[in-house]
Amino acid sequence: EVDVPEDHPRYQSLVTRHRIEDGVEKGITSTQGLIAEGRGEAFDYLLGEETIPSADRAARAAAAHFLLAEHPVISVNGNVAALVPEEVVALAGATGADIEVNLFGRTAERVQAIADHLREHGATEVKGLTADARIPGLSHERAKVDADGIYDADVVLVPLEDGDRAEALGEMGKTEIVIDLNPLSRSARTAAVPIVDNILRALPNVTRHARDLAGSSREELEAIVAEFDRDAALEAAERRLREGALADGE
Ligand code: PTJ
Repeated sequence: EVDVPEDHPRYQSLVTRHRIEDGVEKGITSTQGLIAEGRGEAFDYLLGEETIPSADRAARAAAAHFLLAEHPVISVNGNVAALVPEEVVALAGATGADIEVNLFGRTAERVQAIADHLREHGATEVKGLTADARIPGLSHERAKVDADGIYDADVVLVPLEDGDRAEALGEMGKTEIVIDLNPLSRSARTAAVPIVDNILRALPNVTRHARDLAGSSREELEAIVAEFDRDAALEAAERRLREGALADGE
């Protein structure tokens, strides 16, 4: 897709940037998304650009939540659509989750472009175009969701979300799973399950765990959910950022 030499030491990061740039050109990603990408890259660099053990435990707990849920929904924004469209479809397939486009900077054009992009990558149904319900406590455009989508969901995956909306969804009583490279962000701090990892690695990892856990009983899944310690996961990620791989005790 891009002309980046594979032996370049920053290969993955350059490919990722190109996907986001492409997303902006196609009208999928917002210009704010470029800033979010830069911030994410800095955190990923400090994490060592790998899935740390606490993030893997979080991904497993997320998969258990998905499998226990009555109505799980994966929320997709402009960065998620540009970076991991196929992986979103794969996770939805493995867990029976709905996919809903939900934007911080909502425009009808961008919602449509993202829905089309997801369908090109194999999605059969994409929600978010009806927008016939509202998240209480948010201003008009940012509050829009589908009544039979996020509004009705019991478990929502909100990757790369801004803090306000993460809090508002939490206040609606939903179990929130957040993917965010910044363990200090309000969305990570609000989540029932914060996955501090790059979405490029985290999404396929949740799918892998969901497939692995597909035959488990409710009791087994509930035990995984109960054992997961969100505060410990956030602390482990923060320790890794501050002290590096050798000092984080993992
Ligand atoms: O498409 P829209 O309009 O819904 O807008 C999406 C963005 C991401 C622009 C919007 O939600 C936003 O402004 O988010 P923030 O407040 O910049 O927060 C994004 C968070 O995601 C930051 O904490 C970043 O560190 C983190 N992040 C960025 N890239 C990645 C990431 N986390 C995981 N994986 C990444 N690749």
